[in-house]
Amino acid sequence: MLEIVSKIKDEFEAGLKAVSNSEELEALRIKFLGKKGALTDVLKSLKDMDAETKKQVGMEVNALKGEMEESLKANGKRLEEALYDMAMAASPKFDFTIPSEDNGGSLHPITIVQRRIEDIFKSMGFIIEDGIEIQTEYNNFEAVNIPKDHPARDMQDTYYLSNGQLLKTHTSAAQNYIMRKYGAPEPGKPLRVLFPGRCFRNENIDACHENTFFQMEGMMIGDDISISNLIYFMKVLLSEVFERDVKVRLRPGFFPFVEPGFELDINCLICGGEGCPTCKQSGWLELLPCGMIHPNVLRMGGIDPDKYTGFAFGLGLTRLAMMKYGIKDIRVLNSGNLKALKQFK
Ligand code: FA5
Repeated sequence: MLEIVSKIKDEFEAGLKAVSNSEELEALRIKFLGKKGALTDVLKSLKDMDAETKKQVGMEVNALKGEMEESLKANGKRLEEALYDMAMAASPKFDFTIPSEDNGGSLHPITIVQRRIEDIFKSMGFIIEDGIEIQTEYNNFEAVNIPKDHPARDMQDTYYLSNGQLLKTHTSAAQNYIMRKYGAPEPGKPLRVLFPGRCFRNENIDACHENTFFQMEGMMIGDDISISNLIYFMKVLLSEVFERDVKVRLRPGFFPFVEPGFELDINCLICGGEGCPTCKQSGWLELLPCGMIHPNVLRMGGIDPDKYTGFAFGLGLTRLAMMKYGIKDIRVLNSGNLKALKQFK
C-alpha cells in the first residue's frame, strides 16, 4: 500500500508541473483529493487494514494530503499572479500610478481639523498619543472616577463586547494609561499630551449627535498648573482653528473626573446664535468641556495629587469640524458621500 501512496505522490507532482491554468489545477485537485480521488480512495480503504498497516499508511496518506493541499494553494496563487502579469503586459497603457482626473481623493474634514490642532499643540510642546478604541470598563469609567452604578454612566451608554470590554465612550478613557506611561513630570517640565480618537455612544441620532464621533483630549500635569493655564490653551486653540474671533461662553459643568469642571460652548456658527436644528434652537453648541483633573484620577494614575495638579479638556472634534466648515448636519460626516466631502480638498 505504501508503494501505491508513493506512486500517487509522483503522479501528482508530474501533474502539477503540467498545469498551466486554474481550471487544470482544479481538475488535478479533483483527480487526487476529490470524492472519488486517488488519495481519497486510499483513505477510504484504511478501515479494512490491520492496525499496524493502518497506522503506517494513515500517517503517510495524511502527510501527503497536507502536502498536496499546500502545493495546490501555492500554485493557485502563482497562477493568479501570472494571469495578472499577463493582463498588465497586454495593456501596457494601464498605469495604476496616474491620478484619476475627476476624483483625486481628499482629506476628510475631521482629519483636516485634527491635523491643524495637532500642529498647534505640537508647537506648544505637546506629545500626540493614539488611544485604542476597545477599552476595559475600568479605563473608560472607574479610572476616571466613575464607579459602577454612578449616574454619570447613563450619559454614556455604549456598545459592550461579549468579553465585557466596550467601545470607548470618550477619549478620557486613555487618561490613566497615559499617566502611568509617562509618570510624574520633572519639576518645571509639565507633562503635555494630546490624544485624539473615535468614540462611540448609543445615542438618539440627530443633527448634532452621532453614535460614532471624534473627540480630541488634552492633558497638562505639573507642579504649578492652574485654571489660568487651562483658559490660555483653550483660547489659543479656538483662535488658531477659526482664524477669527468667535463668541464663546464658559459655564460650570459637572464631570466626575474634573474639579472644578467647565463647559465651554461656542456661539452656533450655522445660525449666528439665532437657533437652528444644529444647536437645538439654543444658539450655543457644547464643544469643549474641561476642568482641573480630580485628585482621585491623578492618584489612580500613580501621580501624587498633593504635589501635582493638571487640567484636561475633551474637545468635540466632529462638532468643531462642523462649525469650522458650516456643516449643518453631523450625519454628512459619516455618510461617505463623496460629493459632500470632497469639497474640503
Ligand atoms: C466628555 O466626553 C468628557 N470626557 C470630556 C472632558 C474631558 C471633560 C476632560 C473634562 C475633562 P461630553 O460627554 O460632554 O464629555 O463630550 C465631550 C464633547 O464631545 C461634547 O461637548 C460634544 O462636542 C462631543 N460629543 C459628545 N457626544 C457626542 C455625539 N453623540 N455626537 C457628536 N459629538 C458628541
